[in-house]
Amino acid sequence: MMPILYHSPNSRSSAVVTLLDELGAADVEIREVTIPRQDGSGSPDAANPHPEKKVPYLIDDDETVRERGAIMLYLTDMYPQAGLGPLPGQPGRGAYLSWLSWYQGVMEPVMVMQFAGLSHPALGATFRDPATMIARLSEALARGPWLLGEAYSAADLLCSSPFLWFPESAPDDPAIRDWIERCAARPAVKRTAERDAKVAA
Ligand SMILES: N[C@@H](CCC(=O)N[C@@H](CS)C(=O)NCC(=O)O)C(=O)O
Repeated sequence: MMPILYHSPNSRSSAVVTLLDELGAADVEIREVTIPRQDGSGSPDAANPHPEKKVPYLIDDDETVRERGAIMLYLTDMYPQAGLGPLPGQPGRGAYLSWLSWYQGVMEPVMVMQFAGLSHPALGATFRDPATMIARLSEALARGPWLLGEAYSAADLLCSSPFLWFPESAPDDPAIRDWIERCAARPAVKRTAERDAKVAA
C-alpha cells in the first residue's frame, strides 16, 4: 500500500505537502480531511485516523507518524536521493535532528506562548523566551545560507513555516528575513499554495 499523508489545506500539514513535492515523492498519497478552523468552519473528520484528528498524519503500512518534525525526518530518510536531510552517518545529521526537535519542542511552543501573551518562570526555565529562540536562528543563519550551512533541508522548511503564515512575526534581523524570503521563494511552496487554494475552493 502507498504511504498516505492526511492533509488539510492551509494548515500545518501544508509544509509536509511542500516537502513531498521537494522530495519528488509521487508515491505518497495525499488524502484531504477536514479540521475545525478558528473561524468556526470545518470539523473533525471521521476519515482522519490521527488519535486527535489533527493533521498532518502519515501512515506507511503498519507505521503511523505524527508531529511534523517526525514526519519530515521519516520522509527525508525515506527519499535519501533528494538530499533534503543528512542520513545517519552523514555530516550534519546531529544538527538536522536538533533543528527538527527544537522546532517542535521549543520554537513552536515559544511562538504560541508569545501569541497568547503567556509568561511564567517555569516556562522561561523550560523553553527560554522569544529573544533566545530568535538568537538560535540568527547565529545559524549568520553562517548560512541555510540552517545546516550550504544545503537547504527540511529543517529550513519546518522552521521557516510559522513566518510564512504570520509574516508579522518575523524578527527584525536581516539574515533571518533573507532566509525567510529564500524559503518562501521555493517553487514547491508556491505549488502547495496553489494546490491548497484549489482544494479549499
Ligand atoms: N504538534 C502538531 C500540531 C498539529 C496541529 O495542531 N495541527 C492543526 C492544523 S494547523 C490541527 O490539526 N488542528 C485540528 C484540531 O485541533 O482539531 C504537529 O506539529 O504536527
